[in-house]
Amino acid sequence: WTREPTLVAGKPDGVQRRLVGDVIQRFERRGFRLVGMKMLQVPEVRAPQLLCWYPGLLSGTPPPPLIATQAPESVLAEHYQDLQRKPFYTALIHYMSSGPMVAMVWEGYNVIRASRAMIGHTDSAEAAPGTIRGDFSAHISRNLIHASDSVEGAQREIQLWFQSSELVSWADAAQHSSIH
Ligand code: YYY
Ligand code: MG
Repeated sequence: WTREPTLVAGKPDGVQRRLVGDVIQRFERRGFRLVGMKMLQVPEVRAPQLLCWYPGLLSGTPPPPLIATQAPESVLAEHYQDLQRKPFYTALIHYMSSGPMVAMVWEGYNVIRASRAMIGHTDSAEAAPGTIRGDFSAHISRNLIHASDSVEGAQREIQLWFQSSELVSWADAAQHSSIH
């Protein structure tokens, strides 16, 4: 299905190491179609504050409301909902919110399977040379890039990160009937 979409994201270390362009170039050269892209930073996750003293404590004034600590990470919590019980989960969410990332939607025939092959194994030690992680990543927790791993996952992740108005559908000019 040539319109199959997937979510690909340059993680904070990919942005810091200026590797986003290389990722885009690999996907473009492969022939996939970029239909959405934006830079964003998920707000840093903060540990819940223990309220031990506040102005007015002694006079009996009620404490200020606690700032919700769940909201800022909710997009990442939803993105990695299947990993919430893993020991590395907290560190993963912290790393993903530590700097800007570049979220993209790519379309193309079997792009989900192809992009998983292009990014390489999750663990950089297992990632084959030639893959993005195999060429640039030295640790599983800093593996540069995300790509959806199933049709359902891609659909869920695209809806999570993008409004439909942020996606631009376009056709190849060579196939366009007005070009002659
Ligand atoms: O899809 P992929 O990114 O290849 O791996 P997932 O199993 O979905 O894990 C998501 C993310 O979690 C992974 O890219 C790095 C991190 N992680 C980790 O830090 N330590 C692990 N042992 C496993 C995964
Ligand atoms: Mg995954």
